[in-house]
Amino acid sequence: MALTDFELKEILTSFGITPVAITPCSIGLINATYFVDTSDRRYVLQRINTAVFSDPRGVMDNIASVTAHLREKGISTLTFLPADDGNCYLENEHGFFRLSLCLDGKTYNEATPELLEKAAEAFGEFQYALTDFDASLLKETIPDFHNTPVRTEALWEAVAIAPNERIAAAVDAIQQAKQFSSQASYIMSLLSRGDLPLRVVHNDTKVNNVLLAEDGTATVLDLDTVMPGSLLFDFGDAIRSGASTKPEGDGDIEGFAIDKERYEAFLRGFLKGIRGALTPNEQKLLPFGAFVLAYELGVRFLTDYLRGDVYFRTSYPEENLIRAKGQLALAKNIFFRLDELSALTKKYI
Ligand code: GN1
Ligand code: MG
Repeated sequence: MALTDFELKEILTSFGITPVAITPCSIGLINATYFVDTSDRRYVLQRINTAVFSDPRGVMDNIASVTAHLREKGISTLTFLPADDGNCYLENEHGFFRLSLCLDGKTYNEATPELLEKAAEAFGEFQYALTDFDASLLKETIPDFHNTPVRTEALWEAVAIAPNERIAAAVDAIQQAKQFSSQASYIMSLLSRGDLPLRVVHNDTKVNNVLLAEDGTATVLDLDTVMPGSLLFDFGDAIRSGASTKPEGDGDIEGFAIDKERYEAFLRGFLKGIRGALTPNEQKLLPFGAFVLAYELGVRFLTDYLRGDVYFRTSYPEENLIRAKGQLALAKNIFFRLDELSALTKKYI
């Protein structure tokens, strides 16, 4: 439910803030976000979606320890402000809220290769800075977040109980999800065998989650899903979102493919930021990670469509199905170009 200006002002008062303007921001599919202007600076107020993040305090604890670690290393990061009880969040009858400083800079849904390379360096640096962070300190706030076989299983369960009209509309997409399900579980099997290292990962490396400032500072945003996982999740998610010829949700399904120039740009930046801290398996599987993450998100959008759009925010009835088809088409494109993308990757390693 949307909040009234009066309710928003009351929340901001608890954070010691007197707004002169409050502007809703439509970016992000999960939380509700507002830009808040006071007479001297801008803040970001968010209401956490507690249906998705059932342990919002755990989310904020993870964020507090990761941002402290980054700040200690001189890396630009988010700053959350205390409410009047001293906690960096506020819980009331309207939900769970947090307020952060709005930093200077811009985010891009479709970045040029140059900007993408800068964003990639920030994600690489983020990974590198957390190599000495004890992953056991983090809570798994969304269990199995990038566990692809678990996501696929949830799709088959949704297929079993979905209404006929939705099944009929999604029949091709379901078929495509079936076609690639066993290949897409490969990363999880390597992780569980210990053949890939478990690291602290961001888990939502959409390119618009990096803020680029004019002075060259790049800040990794949206730390809600920072949890243990594989580095391939971060690389893969960034490629599927930042190096695609079509943006997420575009209706031109046939047009979805990997853009080689943008792939290379991201790879260059990421490798620079992570300074060689990759294992041989991680190096080898970078393009495969992009296939898996595009596939997995396609499966998640499709599952949500079949369940009646209960998870991702939508603005029209078929949106999750269109999103799913685009991501599954992208996964297919990457899968059949793995040799080409691997050869391209080797040039930089
Ligand atoms: C969600 O809301 P946002 O944009 O931060 C989702 C990601 C998806 C993304 C797709 C917690 O992220 O996993 O990749 O949408 N976050 C969660 O746009 O599920
Ligand atoms: Mg996110």
